[in-house]
Amino acid sequence: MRNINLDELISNALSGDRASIGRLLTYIERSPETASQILSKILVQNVHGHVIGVTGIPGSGKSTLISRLISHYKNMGMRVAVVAIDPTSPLSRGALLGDRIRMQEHATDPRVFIRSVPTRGVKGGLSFSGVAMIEVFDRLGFDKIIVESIGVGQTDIDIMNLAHTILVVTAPGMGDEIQALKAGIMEIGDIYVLNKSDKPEANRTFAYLNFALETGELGGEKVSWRPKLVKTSAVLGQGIDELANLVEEHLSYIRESGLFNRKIMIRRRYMVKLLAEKIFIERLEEVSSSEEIGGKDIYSEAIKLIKKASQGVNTN
Ligand SMILES: Nc1nc2c(ncn2[C@@H]2O[C@H](COP(=O)(O)OP(=O)(O)OP(=O)(O)O)[C@@H](O)[C@H]2O)c(=O)[nH]1
Ligand SMILES: [Mg+2]
Repeated sequence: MRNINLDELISNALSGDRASIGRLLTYIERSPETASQILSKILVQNVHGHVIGVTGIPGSGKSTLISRLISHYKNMGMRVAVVAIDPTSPLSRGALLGDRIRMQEHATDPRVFIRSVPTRGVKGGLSFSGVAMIEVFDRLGFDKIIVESIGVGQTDIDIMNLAHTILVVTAPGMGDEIQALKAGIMEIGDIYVLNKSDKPEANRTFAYLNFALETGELGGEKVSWRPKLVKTSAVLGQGIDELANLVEEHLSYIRESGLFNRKIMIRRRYMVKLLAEKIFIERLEEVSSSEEIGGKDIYSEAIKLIKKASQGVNTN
């Protein structure tokens, strides 16, 4: 691709042309080389996009809640981008379709841009393109960049590396799931959201979560930010303002503590690591399919493959 096209595309995207934004994102996904070329043209020091990660129990209402948040931010005159992690597993395909439908009402709004990206590898982690897209949205001036994780596996942990603010969404009557989550993602939330609070069991679950937060069972060992808990009903549109206020409170906290920019650095470092991993794995696959494997010392064979793959990576 000639550079001149890329420059033109970026400049059109910067002026807000939706078709150009869409094409730019497609180029990001095309190849690591093209993506890197684009990033080298758009990465700047001073960006202001607030990246909000939304994770939690599958089916707890993340997409419905995001749709409400989009409306809230739009009413405040903000521009909102959504990166929805698209699970590659056929088992979860239906979920993505659901997400699209739930956020559809905003799809044609010029201040809103929604894009889904596939996951990486078998564990379903975040892909390089996903993180690169956050950088693009940030450069294009979106005020809020919301990342919906699929709510299971690696993406929930990955989200810590790229979000400024993490919302963990749960719903009433999901006791077992909450127990299971406690070990992992229940520690990463800056704000815990009990959605579906229109359900009769909501008060009990709320009391339980509140207790877990106070005892430190939820929320882990955050030093200066005490994780918050809020009740919402995304279908009824209740608690959304309160949730949005807590999100702003967290934003003020990270700005004042200097965490805002530090998290951008963490995100970019993570993006470079994902890119390195991608390049290396592609190369390793090439090398390993052409290599004779047969000896008994498979450890040495593995090391040999690693060496060969590293040498083959074009480092010019
Ligand atoms: N009663 C009630 N139902 C809700 C609420 N929010 C969402 N739902 C319903 O819960 C179901 C799942 O909602 P989604 O928004 O797709 O949930 P999700 O967490 O994005 O789901 P996945 O992406 O599949 O994990 C849908 O049928 C929603 O209509 C709520 O506040 N109250
Ligand atoms: Mg969803």
